[in-house]
Amino acid sequence: MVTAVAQRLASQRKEIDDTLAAFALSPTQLQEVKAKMRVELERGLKKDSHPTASVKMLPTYVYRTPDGTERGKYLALDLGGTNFRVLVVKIRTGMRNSVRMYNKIYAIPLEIMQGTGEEYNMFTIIILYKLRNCISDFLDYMGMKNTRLPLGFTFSFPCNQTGIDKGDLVCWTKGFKATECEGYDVVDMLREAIKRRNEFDLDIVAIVNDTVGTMMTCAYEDPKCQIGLIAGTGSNVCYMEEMKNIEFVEGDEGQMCVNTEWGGFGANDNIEDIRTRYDREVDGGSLNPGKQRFEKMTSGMYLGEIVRRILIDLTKHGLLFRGRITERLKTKGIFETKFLSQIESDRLALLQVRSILQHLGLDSTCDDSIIVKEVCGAVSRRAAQLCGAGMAAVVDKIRENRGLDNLEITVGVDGTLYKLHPHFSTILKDTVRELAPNCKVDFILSEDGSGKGAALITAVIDKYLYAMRFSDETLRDIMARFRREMENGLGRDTNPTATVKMLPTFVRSIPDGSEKGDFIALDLGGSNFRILRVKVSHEKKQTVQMESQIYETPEDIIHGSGSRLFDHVAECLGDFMEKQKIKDKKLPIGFTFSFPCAHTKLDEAVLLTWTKRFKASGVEGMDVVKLLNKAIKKRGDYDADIMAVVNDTVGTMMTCGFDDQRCEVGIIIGTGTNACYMEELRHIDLVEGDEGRMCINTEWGAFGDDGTLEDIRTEFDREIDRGSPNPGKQLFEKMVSGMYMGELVRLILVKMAKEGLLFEGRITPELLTKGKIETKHVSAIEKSKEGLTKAEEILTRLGVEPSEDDCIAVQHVCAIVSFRSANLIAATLGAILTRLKDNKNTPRLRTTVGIDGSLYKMHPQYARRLHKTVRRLVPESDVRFLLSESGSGKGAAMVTAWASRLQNAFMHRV
Ligand code: 0WK
Ligand code: 0WK
Ligand code: BGC
Ligand code: BGC
Repeated sequence: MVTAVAQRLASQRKEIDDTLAAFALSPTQLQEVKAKMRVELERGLKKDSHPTASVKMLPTYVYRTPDGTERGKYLALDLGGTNFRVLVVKIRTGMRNSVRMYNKIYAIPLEIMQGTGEEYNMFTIIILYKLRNCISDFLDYMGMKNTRLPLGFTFSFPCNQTGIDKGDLVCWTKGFKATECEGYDVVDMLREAIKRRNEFDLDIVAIVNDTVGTMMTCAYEDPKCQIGLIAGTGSNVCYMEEMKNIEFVEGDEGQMCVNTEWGGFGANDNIEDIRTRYDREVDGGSLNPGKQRFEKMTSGMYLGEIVRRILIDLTKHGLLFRGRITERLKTKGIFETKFLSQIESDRLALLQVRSILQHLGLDSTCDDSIIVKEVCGAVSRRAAQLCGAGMAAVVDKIRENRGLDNLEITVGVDGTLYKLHPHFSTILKDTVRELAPNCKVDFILSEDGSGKGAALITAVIDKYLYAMRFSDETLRDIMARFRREMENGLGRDTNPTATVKMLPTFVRSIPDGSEKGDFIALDLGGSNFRILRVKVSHEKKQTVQMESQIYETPEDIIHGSGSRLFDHVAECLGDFMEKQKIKDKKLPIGFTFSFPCAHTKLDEAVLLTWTKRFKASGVEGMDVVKLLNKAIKKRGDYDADIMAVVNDTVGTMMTCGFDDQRCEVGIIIGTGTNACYMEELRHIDLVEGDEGRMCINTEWGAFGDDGTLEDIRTEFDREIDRGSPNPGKQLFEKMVSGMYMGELVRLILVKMAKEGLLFEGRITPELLTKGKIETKHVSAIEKSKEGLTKAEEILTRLGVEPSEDDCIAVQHVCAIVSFRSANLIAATLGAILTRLKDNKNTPRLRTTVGIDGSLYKMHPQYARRLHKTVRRLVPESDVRFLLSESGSGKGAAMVTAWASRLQNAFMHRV
């Protein structure tokens, strides 16, 4: 005979079970959550879907985890978890665990977390004031006010980063809601706030998410750690993703850490099937309704509140606390998540649960305590399972990224929920094991917090390498600067002081197919001195036959007197004509002279200054045609008619223009670098006439000689310049061209070795020898397949006994340096292309760029990187890049053909 009481208890039991059933996720449901999370991870990585993805997949510009060579003293800030901490972190190399930290915790009062600021003026943003005052107090406390330490800033909110030290706050989460911050660069705002006080100076080198800091902290102990998880006030994960999968960030090599911001999962309603009405109530009552839905089901900020709302509901139905809903139970946030952890602890007797409930003003029975414990269990279990499902999606993605059947990986974890809750971590790990059976996942707790990680990132970053990475924003800025320099060079008043000389070449058009004749071309100034015989004929179609010979230009000749240099040229020419049996002929000569010359006409060119390796005396300020004619005359064994002097960029444009009539830009990326292009005559103040066009030799190598690039030049660029034959000149060229790239890499390796970051600090005489690393070595080391072997070979030759890690790091340095070169040239070329587009007043520019030069030709990745960046910087253009197969000699012959025709026309007229 079932009593009424038993029936009532049974129905009460059923009501409670029904309520909690919504929190009990089946294996199928968890599989679905994993699958949906995976879809969102992919959507976040794809260029097209990234902007609307609910899981934001934010790039962090952290390219690797620590490798134990980090060292130095760093400041770190840790904002966004329960506590705001300011730390000093001392990292010593050698013994792996040699990190010492001093820190101080500061409270961030609610009115600051949710403070308002007047009209956007970063100085009045209360929260930044607060941070600055805490830092100031800490530096005082540490007696370090006058030290300018590099600082790593852990900022535990979603930030759109465009560089390691640039991060626009996407939106506040958790308990933060300070106004006038969202959308602004957090680093800038903090820098401003510090500058305002002018009491101390800091070098904010990096801003990192707490998941990233946590991963780095744990990876310092366990190199297998490639994932960072925070299960605390908030919830989030980061992991090392393949660059090639991050479609909206430039570059395909290596990895970058991605901050998933999985808290936003569900923003596109794809987990509404598992969200309960308690979740919706908590969301509705939160600071950011509709946002961070996954976080609100899984993180410490909200679990207590979910429990409170369930308790209210059960109490309303008379199933708890004798149906009495106290004021305290009605108080939002009163049931903190820490109570869950306490109540669920197995060591806690029911009596103690009652005292916790008492503390909350809830008079409870034993049954009540059991039910409350059940409710807590249901809520925290679901949270751990959901995080487990999310993590299973992440580890499976990494396994597939690496094409592995089985993956072994470590997750670095932090957060009060994970640390304090008695079951959370176990349930999470079990869920990952069930849902990602092919992954063996270890979890290590971050003992030291993400501040250490932030300091390690700062150390890893080795500020100087990063100073060589430019965001598109910076590249566009350089493009605008170069555009201004072009205008200065073209302007009559501004030209004399312009650094980019914009030299008129008196070449008025590209080949039109009518050229013909037998010519000699001299090609001096690149890595080789070539003399060519160029026969242009018109049987059926226009054909060009070329024979050429390369001649030495010994050091003593190019560093000797000018007359010796031109004697040498004349001698080689004589030898060539001998071999060609044309000594008796007076063939028109086109002279490619790859140095900045001021032309007054096609065959009159005054050398402005030597560049690259040339330094022959008595030539600067002289007309090189006269000097050569004089040398030839002195010989008296043959006669020559120098019809034209062209810059190698012009020769290259003409050579490519022969095959593609749309070619109107010529670029050299070789020993030196430079560009020319067809400019409207009306814009060239220094030349008479307004009709038609003339080719301008920009001499962009000198860009920055007036200091306009000081903000992006590094200490290594300055060292290169100091050690060059022409200090203070050709500063742009020295940052990008083949003559200097190898040396740039060598100087960086010396610095890194000196700091113990490479070769275990071994510094050999060879490594200290200038020019020991050549640009061809950089190209070889960056070859994807055999690059590392080459690196080992080259480094071994330098006596530094490189480890595999060293070779990887050196390949990384080479990539950074050559990448910078390609990016910078893309920016200056972008300026020329936008000018051509404006000149033509066309919505879309279609043009061809003729290119030559050993760096462009020999470096395995250079061309691709350049093309890609140009297309990104000048999207409204269709640019064809045409490699000059036959060098600029052919182009010089084309110009000479044109000059001879002009001369003949003129002769006939007189
Ligand atoms: C400690 C880390 C900090 C992170 C926090 C998260 O140092 O960067 O934000 O863990 O845990 P919470 O304090 O939110 O529980
Ligand atoms: C080949 C051209 C020559 C130019 C050279 C530049 O024929 O005029 O000077 O390319 O490249 P580099 O030899 O300096 O790498
Ligand atoms: C933030 C994340 C952070 C996480 C853990 C979330 O609310 O959006 O950036 O990593 O909390 O602190
Ligand atoms: C010279 C240019 C030349 C470039 C490429 C630079 O050093 O100033 O005239 O075009 O090298 O060879």
